[in-house]
Amino acid sequence: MDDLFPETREQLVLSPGAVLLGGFARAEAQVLLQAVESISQKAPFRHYRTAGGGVMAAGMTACGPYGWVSDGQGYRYMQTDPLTGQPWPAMPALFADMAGRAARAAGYEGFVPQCGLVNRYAVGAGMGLHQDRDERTMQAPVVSVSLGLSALFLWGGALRGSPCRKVPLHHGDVVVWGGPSRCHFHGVAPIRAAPAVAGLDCRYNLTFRVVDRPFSGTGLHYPD
Ligand code: MD6
Ligand code: FE
Repeated sequence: MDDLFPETREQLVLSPGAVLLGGFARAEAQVLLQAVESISQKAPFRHYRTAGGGVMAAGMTACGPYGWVSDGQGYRYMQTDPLTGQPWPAMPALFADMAGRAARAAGYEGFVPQCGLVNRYAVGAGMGLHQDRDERTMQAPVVSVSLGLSALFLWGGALRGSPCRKVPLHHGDVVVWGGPSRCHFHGVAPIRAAPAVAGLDCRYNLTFRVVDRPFSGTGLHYPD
């Protein structure tokens, strides 16, 4: 539906505080993907166990001071990669820069991410409805960048049972959610087989978060 009117996707408000920036990262997608490659050489993609005993369908790695991890103990942030025992690869300047510009375009000033989580979804992989709430501060927004194959993003509300909107996300799209939407439920429908996009037969998602720093920025439209 949204695809028929690309101009309306340039800034599509999903709910108060949540904005889809259609194609925002498209021009820099190739350099972002080169950085993903370099990160995954130092911190390889792995499939974490969930607290419930399952295995996550998306492969994950991270960059920056904090990485998000999951095992039998639950979900948390760690300053070292449990796979290598080393600090996570540094956050590439172009990641932090792009995330800051996207946040600003969505109405949030001063976003400086502490974690760049990198997810790889093969065809068939998805992510169930969840909230991002392992961060110690909920003041800063989450910035999420889609690369490669398209996905259907499930955008819910404050409650697990809230109605879900299905939002197509394409190569280069960015979603920013914060303020009143910061803890909204969301997920990713299983990725459908499709011709390669930008040479990729999978989908990458970069999510940027502030983990434990008091957020000194502002939501221009959503003051605390
Ligand atoms: C997405 N990702 O892939 C949305 N949340 O479009 C997420 O919601 C997400 O990738 C928590 C941890 C990793 C993620
Ligand atoms: Fe999430």
